[in-house]
Amino acid sequence: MTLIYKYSLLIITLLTSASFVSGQTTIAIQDFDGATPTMTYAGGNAATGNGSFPNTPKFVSTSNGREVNNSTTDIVFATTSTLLYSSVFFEVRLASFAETSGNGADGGDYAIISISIDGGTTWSRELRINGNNNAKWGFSGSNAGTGTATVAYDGDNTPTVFSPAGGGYRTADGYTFLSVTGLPSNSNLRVKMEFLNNSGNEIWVIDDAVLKGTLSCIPTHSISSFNPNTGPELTQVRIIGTGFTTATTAEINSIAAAVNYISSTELLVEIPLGASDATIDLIESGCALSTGSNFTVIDETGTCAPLFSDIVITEIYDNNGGSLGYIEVHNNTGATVDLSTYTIKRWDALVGGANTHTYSFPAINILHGQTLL
Ligand SMILES: [Ca+2]
Ligand SMILES: [Ca+2]
Ligand SMILES: [Ca+2]
Ligand SMILES: [Ca+2]
Repeated sequence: MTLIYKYSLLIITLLTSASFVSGQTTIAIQDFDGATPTMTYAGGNAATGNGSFPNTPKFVSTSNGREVNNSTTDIVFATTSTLLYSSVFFEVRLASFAETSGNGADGGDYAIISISIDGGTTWSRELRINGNNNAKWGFSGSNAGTGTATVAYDGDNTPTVFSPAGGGYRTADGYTFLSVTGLPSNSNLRVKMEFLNNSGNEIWVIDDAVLKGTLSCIPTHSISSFNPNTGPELTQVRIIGTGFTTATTAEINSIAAAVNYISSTELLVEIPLGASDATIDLIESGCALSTGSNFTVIDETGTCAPLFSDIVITEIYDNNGGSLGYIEVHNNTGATVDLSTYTIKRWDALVGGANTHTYSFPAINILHGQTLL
């Protein structure tokens, strides 16, 4: 009896911890009703109340969805880091409403889910729902769609296509549960939905867009700030945070960056050759965290400013009292210049004064690109 009781406890404990470990976490959500953590978005129009055909709510959660009517429109969600997660997926609900009983989405009308792993610079279309002969379905009620359209992310920009088999009200092939699974653990993951319909009586509606994943590690470090946030390759970036160790490694866009450990709260990270604009990721015990915003890499390739017609004084120091002074000159003329042909004269008054001192530069050649003190 006692033994069975102990085993029961053990099994309950195992089940509890297993469900915790494999539990899916909402990484970011947009339900158009304020749920958090928020995945902000742009595009589309508010969808609320009931549609006409079917005459059921144009939302799943609370009181709002988002709609596209008679247009080609993108609804683009904010870049989200999924670095701390594995088994990442995006899901969203979709419905096709009509303003007249005979309308609905046709073969040329579509809703597409695209994925970016570089914050929206490039996109891959993954999942596409087409209409068919005025197909329509709601989120709830007797004309609700029940179809599931799931694809595994492959990044090849060729979407897997789902279409209802016919027109009018659809149920089993009214594709309303959309998901893209197998999304990468990435600091710049972004989702976009592209829509097209071409009649004022055709309405695509979405609700409850959410990125979920399994928390793969719990970081022991944190990042509070970094500076500078822009510069060329090999720029030293000072990162402030907590929990840094001599074993902390860094990457920018998956390219390893050299780390100079200063203290548990300060690191210097060198932007590597070949880096492009991205967050700086710090990895501690296999657990990666990224800076809250991108480091912008300044391109130093190509020709820069035109050549100057003469040398320039770039800095000057004259001690207040005594004879100490420094003059810094820079040559960007494209040719070697003999400094002995230059003098600096000092007058005792700006207008009508006497020339009290003349400084002649020594006979030194200053090369193109050289700065001399
Ligand atoms: Ca909602
Ligand atoms: Ca139509
Ligand atoms: Ca149409
Ligand atoms: Ca594909």
